[in-house]
This record gives sequence, C-alpha cells and structure tokens, in this order.
Amino acid sequence: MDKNRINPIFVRTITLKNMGVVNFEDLFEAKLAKNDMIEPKDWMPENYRKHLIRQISQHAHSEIVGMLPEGNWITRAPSLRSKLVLLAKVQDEGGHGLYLYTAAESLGTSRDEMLDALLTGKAKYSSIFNYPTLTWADVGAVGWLVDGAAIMNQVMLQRTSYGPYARAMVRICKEESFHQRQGYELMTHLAFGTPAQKEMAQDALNRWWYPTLMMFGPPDIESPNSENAIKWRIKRETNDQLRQRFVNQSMPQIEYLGLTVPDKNLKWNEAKKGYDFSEPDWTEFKAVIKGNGPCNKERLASRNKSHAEGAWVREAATVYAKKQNENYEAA
Ligand code: FAQ
Repeated sequence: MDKNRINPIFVRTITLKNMGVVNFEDLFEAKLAKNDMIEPKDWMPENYRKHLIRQISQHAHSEIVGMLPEGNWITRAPSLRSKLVLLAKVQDEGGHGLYLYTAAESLGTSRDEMLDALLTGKAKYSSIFNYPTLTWADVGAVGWLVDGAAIMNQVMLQRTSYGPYARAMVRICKEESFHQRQGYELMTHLAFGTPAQKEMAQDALNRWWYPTLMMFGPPDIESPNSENAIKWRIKRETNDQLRQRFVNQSMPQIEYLGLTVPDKNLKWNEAKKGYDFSEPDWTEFKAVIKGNGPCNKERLASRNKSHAEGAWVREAATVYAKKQNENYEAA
C-alpha cells in the first residue's frame, strides 16, 4: 500500500458548490440507502473496508485452496471427457481467485500481504476444503453440493454493496452454475449406474452433506460479522436463511437421484414451507476453522510448495517488467 496516501479516515467533510458542507459518512449512507454501489475511490468507513478485505480475501483463498481436492483427481478421471471437464473446472476456480484478489487489492491491501496470511496459516478459507476427496463420486459431490452452496451464497453477493466484488460475482456465478451441473451430471451417472456405483454416490453424499451445510457459516446467533454485513449490505441474507434455502433446493435433486440424506430428522414442514433438518456438528466446524480439520495441514503444505516452486516465475516476470519499463523510458 502507498504509505504516503492521504488517509481518508481523517477527511470527514467536503464543501460542494451547490450543497455546502457535506459529510462523507452521510454520502456513504445515502448510497447504501439507494442501493448504489460503493466504488474504490469513494469514502468508506474504515471498518467497512476492513470487513470487505477480510471477507473477499478469505473468499479468494477458498477458491485457490478449493482447487486442491478436485485437482487431486485430474490424473485419475475415468475418461478423456471427464478429465477435460474437470481440468476446465479447476482452472476456472483459479481464475475466480484472481478476480477476487484483484477486488480486495482495490481496497488498499496487497496480493503479497494476502498470500502471506494464507501461507502462514493466519488467514481463514472455507472449512469445506479441509475434507478429503476419497473417491471419484466425491468429485461429483463437490461440484453438485459445494458449488451449489457456493452459488446460493454468491447470487446474493452479485448485489453486494462494493462494486468490484459485486461485478466479479456476476462472472463467477455463471461459471459456478456450469460446475454445479457438471457435478450433478456425474452423480446422475453413478446414481443410475450399477449398485456399486450408486453406493459410491450415496457414500459421497453421506460424507459431504454436513460439511456443505457448514459452508454457510455459524448459526446467526453466533455470527459476529453478520450484523455489520447486513447493515452495510455486504450480505443481503443471513447464514441461516441461505442454509435453509440450500436444503430446500437440494432435496428434490436428492430424491430424483434416489439417494437419501444422512439426517433422520429431515422432514418437510408445511407451516414454514421448508424442511426441518439437523444442525451440523458446530464443534467440528470450530475445530476445522482453527486448523484442525482432516486436511488443513496437507492443504497448507500444498499451497506453500506451489508458492515456492513458482518463485522463478515471479522473479522472471519482475525482471521482464523492469526491462519493458527501461525500454519504454528509453524510447
Ligand atoms: N469456513 O460471523 P461469521 C467456493 C468464519 S467459494 C471457514 O458468520 P461472515 C467455490 C468467518 O470467516 C466458498 N470460516 O462470518 C469453489 C468468521 O471468522 P473471522 C467460499 C468460516 O463472514 C467450489 C467466523 O467464522 N465462499 O466454494 C466459515 O459474516 C468448489 C464467524 O462467522 C465465500 O467465501 C466457513 N465455512 O460469514 C471453489 C463467500 N464460515 O473472519 C472450489 C463469501 C464462517 O471473523 C471448488 N463469504 N467462517 O475470523 C461469505 O459469504 C461469508 O464470509 C461467510 C461467513 C458466509 C463464509
């Protein structure tokens, strides 16, 4: 970040020709009230900026750590078609990470700072990517359930109040929709295949169901960030609302596949026009986000290895950019 930049926190008012003295905070609130986007050069409260850097960088980390569980299956995909599709999907997730890091940079943080926080284990990323992909059916379950849950949350984020984040989400949602279809197609083949294939699909659903419900975050009463997120229109719906919608949407898909959820309490509730269901194990969730999930150490080790192996690319790019600059200045 440019240390000499005027710190906008200390500049609170501006005098406009027609309006006299205007308070920046009032302008910010008026924009939110009108559903206008906040843009990088607009004044914003420091806590709003920090909240966004936290959420967007965690989201970016999730995308690139999220490449690992499925990337693990590229060399073992059962056909050329499924290999090509999976390769394209995993590559898309890398692209999502890049748009999101760029959106976070527009708030005054740097790529190096964010990556350092990820690689040293200080930053969070989605709990879901700390679970292993044990069989080919898990690739289907990730595309169908995990991308499905991601879309449920990200459709709302297309209308988040920060412009660069909202715009990144538009393209990301389109791509995630393909990913969700790819996962469901794979599950369909297995669920309507041989008894052994159907069993694989059921086993994957059993293992991914509760971790997917955890993706939406803790229950609303235990979600410290939700109040500000809703106030500032960063989130438009709460963790519990989105989790409920996800269950409602998934059940007809599960029934079509002839599969079942690992939840004896799940039943339709006519009064609320939605399903009642069991909460995930929140103790497990807390352990996973503290770094003690089944694959946290493995995921961080993989990211650190890739980062170290990419050092020569970063060095080469820096030298090339310097040379380009020198040529430009000499011309
Ligand atoms: N995992 O107060 P809240 C994808 C943390 S993208 C880990 O409720 P908030 C694509 C939370 O950070 C998936 N940590 O927090 C893909 C906070 O800690 P902090 C990622 C979690 O922010 C598919 C604390 O708990 N999507 O899957 C989780 O209001 C397939 C208290 O929580 C996004 O990031 C969790 N599940 O709500 C890629 C969407 N939940 O920071 C590859 C954007 C909560 O105070 C393959 N993010 N925490 O230390 C959001 O919408 C929100 O940040 C939530 C959490 C909903 C994730």
